[in-house]
Amino acid sequence: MTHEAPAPRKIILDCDPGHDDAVAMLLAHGSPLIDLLAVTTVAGNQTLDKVTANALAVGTIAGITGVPFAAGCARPLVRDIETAGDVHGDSGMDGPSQPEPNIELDPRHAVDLIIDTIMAHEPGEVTLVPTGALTNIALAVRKEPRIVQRVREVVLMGGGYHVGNWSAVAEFNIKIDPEAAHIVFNEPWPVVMVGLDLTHQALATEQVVERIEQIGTGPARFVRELMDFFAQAYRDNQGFDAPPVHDPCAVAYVIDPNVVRTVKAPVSVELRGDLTLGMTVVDFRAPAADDCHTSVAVDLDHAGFWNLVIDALERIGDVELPQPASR
Ligand SMILES: [Ca+2]
Repeated sequence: MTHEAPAPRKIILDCDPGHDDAVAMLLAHGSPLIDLLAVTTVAGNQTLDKVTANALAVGTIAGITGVPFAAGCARPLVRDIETAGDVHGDSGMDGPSQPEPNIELDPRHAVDLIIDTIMAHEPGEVTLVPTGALTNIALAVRKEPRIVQRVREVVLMGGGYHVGNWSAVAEFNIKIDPEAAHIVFNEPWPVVMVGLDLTHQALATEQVVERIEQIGTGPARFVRELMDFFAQAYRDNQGFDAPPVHDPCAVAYVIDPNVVRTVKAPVSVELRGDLTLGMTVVDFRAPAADDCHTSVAVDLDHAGFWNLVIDALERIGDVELPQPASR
C-alpha cells in the first residue's frame, strides 16, 4: 500500500495585515499542504488602504505570484471603524521596511472575489480562513447564500471562551464587527473558532525567534523584524513576555488539525451587552448536539506549530525583491 501526501487544501485568506496576518500569509504560501487561491483584505488592524498596501507588500516579500489580491470592506457593517494602532503601529505593520509591491490589486471587490472563487470550485473544495473582522465574509454570504453549501469550512481567528483582548471578554476581530460575526457563526457551515485561548499559546519565544533568524533569508528577516515590533507592543500593552502570534494558528489548523486540537461546542456572539459586546459565548455544559456546526480551538502543539512556520519559511527561501521605482 502506498501512502500519498494529501492534496493541498484550497484556502482564501481574508485578512487585515497586521504582523500576525503577515506570518499567516507566509505560512499559507510556503506550506506544501496549502493552495492559496486568493488574498482579500478588510479594515481592522488599520484602515483598509493601509492593510491592503501591507498585504501587497507581504505578497511581494513572499514572492507570491498568480494569486489575486482584492480589497474589501472599509468599515464594519453597523459600527464605526476601530483600529489597533497600539498593537500594530500607524502603518498597521510597523517595524520592517516595506518594498514597492510588484502585485497589482484585482479590480473586483473582495466580496465578489470570494464569491467567484468559491462558486468556481466544486462543493467542499474551498476553505475560508478569515483572520480579521468578518465583514467581507458576512457580506459574501448575504450576497450569494449558495456559498454556505459549497465552503468546506470556515476556520477563523477570533473570539475566545475565557479571555478577551479588546474588552475584558471580547476579542478584537469579533468586537469591532459583532454583527458580521453573528452572521458567520449562525450560517450552518462548519465554523472552527481559533480564539485567544488557543493563540495565547502561540508565543514567539526567544528560541523561536532565534530559529527564524537562523534561516537567514529575506522573508525570515522580515518575520524577525515583525516579531521585534510585535514583542515590544505586547510587552507595553498587555504585559506579555513574548508575543502571541494569532493568525497563523488558523492556517496551521487547516494544514494539520493535530497541531490545533478543537472541541465541538455551540458559539453565540453577544450583540447587546454593555460589558460583553462582541463576546463569543461558548456553551460547554454538555456534549455538543450532533448537528452542532461550530467548534473551538483549545490546545496548541507549540513545537509542531512553529515547525510548520519555520518549514514554510525555509521552503520559500530567498525572494528577489523588485527595485524601488525611480522617482
Ligand atoms: Ca488579523
